[in-house]
Amino acid sequence: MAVATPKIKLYTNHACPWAHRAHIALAELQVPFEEEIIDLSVPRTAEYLKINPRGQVPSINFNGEILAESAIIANFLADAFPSHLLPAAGSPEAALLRARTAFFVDTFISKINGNLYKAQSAPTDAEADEWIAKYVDGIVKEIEPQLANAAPFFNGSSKLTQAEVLTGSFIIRLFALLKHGVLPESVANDLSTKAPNFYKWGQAVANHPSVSGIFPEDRVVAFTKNAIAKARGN
Ligand SMILES: N[C@@H](CCC(=O)N[C@@H](CS)C(=O)NCC(=O)O)C(=O)O
Repeated sequence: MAVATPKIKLYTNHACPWAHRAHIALAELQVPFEEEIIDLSVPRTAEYLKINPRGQVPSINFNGEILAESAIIANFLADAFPSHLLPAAGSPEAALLRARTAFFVDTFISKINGNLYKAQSAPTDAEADEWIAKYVDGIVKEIEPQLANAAPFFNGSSKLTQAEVLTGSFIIRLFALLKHGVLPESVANDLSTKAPNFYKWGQAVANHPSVSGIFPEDRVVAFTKNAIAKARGN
């Protein structure tokens, strides 16, 4: 029996890196979906709070079933539509790659990425530099070795994988901030010399259409500049 095309509605905001994860997964899986943009600058409507009581994006309605939390949504999509993103569970080999992918994502998201956001909200340039140094150090020590066999994507893959689905929104932001001079040029120099695997991988990720597709670069850069100026009391 042919599997009916699921009805999917994504509640999102294109400026949100967490919601961006669901867009990357859906683009890569080429699954049709409808989207509703949630305005995060105003209180959430009672209607949206019924869908996601946390009031956050993303949320997804999949054939009438609601899911929230970006990693849960992206992993659900990868499992619901077996593809090049992630091997289906069921063998030790698949389990190992799934574990390595999860470890890569956990390293980047829970140990490293936050330092860049702390740099943006630091009250002084000196403090920001310390957070940026921690970010670069984490990439060099922990991410660089995990990308030794990237080709150009995680674990020798020529196509995006779940590792990129779950980190790509942050990687494209890093490269946009470097490109627009929001982060010092020394960061690009440090990353490209001390973490060449990461730098090459990051450029491939940021340039991939499934990652760059909905990314509102100018809006994110302007928002970030504004947030930094505010944090420094300017
Ligand atoms: N842990 C959540 C974080 C989502 C999140 O922080 N979304 C932000 C926008 S980037 C949001 O909806 N903020 C509105 C709010 O918290 O009221 C996930 O991974 O989905």
